Amino acid sequence: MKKHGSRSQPTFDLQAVIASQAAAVDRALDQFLPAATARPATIHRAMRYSLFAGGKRIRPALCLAAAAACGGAAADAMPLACAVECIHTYSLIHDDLPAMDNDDYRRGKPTNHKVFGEGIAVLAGDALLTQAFEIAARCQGWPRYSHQTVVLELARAAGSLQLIAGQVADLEGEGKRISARQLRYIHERKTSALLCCSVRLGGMSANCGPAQLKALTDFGYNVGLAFQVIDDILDVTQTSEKLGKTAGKDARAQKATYPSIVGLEQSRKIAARLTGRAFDSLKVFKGKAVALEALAEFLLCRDR
Ligand code: GRG
Repeated sequence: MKKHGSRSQPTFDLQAVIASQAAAVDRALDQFLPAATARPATIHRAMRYSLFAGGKRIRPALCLAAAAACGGAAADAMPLACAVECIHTYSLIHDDLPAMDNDDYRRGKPTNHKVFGEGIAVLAGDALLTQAFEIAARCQGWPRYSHQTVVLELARAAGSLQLIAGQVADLEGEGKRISARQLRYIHERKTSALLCCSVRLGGMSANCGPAQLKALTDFGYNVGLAFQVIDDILDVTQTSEKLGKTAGKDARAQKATYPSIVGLEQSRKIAARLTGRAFDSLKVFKGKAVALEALAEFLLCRDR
């Protein structure tokens, strides 16, 4: 892993941790979801098709890493990690629909509607969104964070003021000249909100204190924005094969991105600056947030 700035070197093998966590997340998701054969089988196959299509599981990894930074157990964070991944996958299925980004390729495979048809793809997204709340609703809550607080956290991140607001602004901005400020508004909502929610939920599952929750919020916000800036950069610098989704789409759709507004070099600097801020917010954990640090570094240097 490439070093960034003068931060302490993560002391563990992040790739191995991510791989073993992803396998654990897959097992948990498999148990939370109805079987592929449950009637009507088409919808359950469609939900599982996208959920197990090879996503990087970044949001669950952030949730579990935040729980670890606060001294929590992975088993307590796991349902919330799975709930966030269901919401994320729903948003990708809907984003790929002809009425939105109209994409044929996602997570290295044909998109959901290409395999199951548009009607089932809409329903598979709806069902995954609903599934997320069923999983979260089963959590018992923690002394500082009630069951209701946890569900509210997810609802806010996925709702019309955050994830959906970002998507609306994105759709309405296509083909228009938009400012860096407007672009940030889109990225904060379309991408950063759910990443931030992931780390906050991880902290909540560890019954974290208010200072820790504030630190996780700052971390999630900055890492979330950096994640999208890097995503914009990868869209113009990587191939579709590498990304597992159609590269170069932003430019073809005349979408404003960080590279199109400020150029590639400046975009890289912005991503590094945001990651630096994310690192700064982890000081409160006094060296216990190694997994979050390693993830932030990994996300900055990622190539897919
Ligand atoms: C349809 C409500 C609704 C929202 C769609 C998620 C989204 C908003 C649009 C998809 C396109 C996009 C650029 C989203 C920003 C977030 C993002 C970079 C998603 C991709 O996340 P990764 O790279 O994907 O973690 P995997 O497949 O690895 O999970």
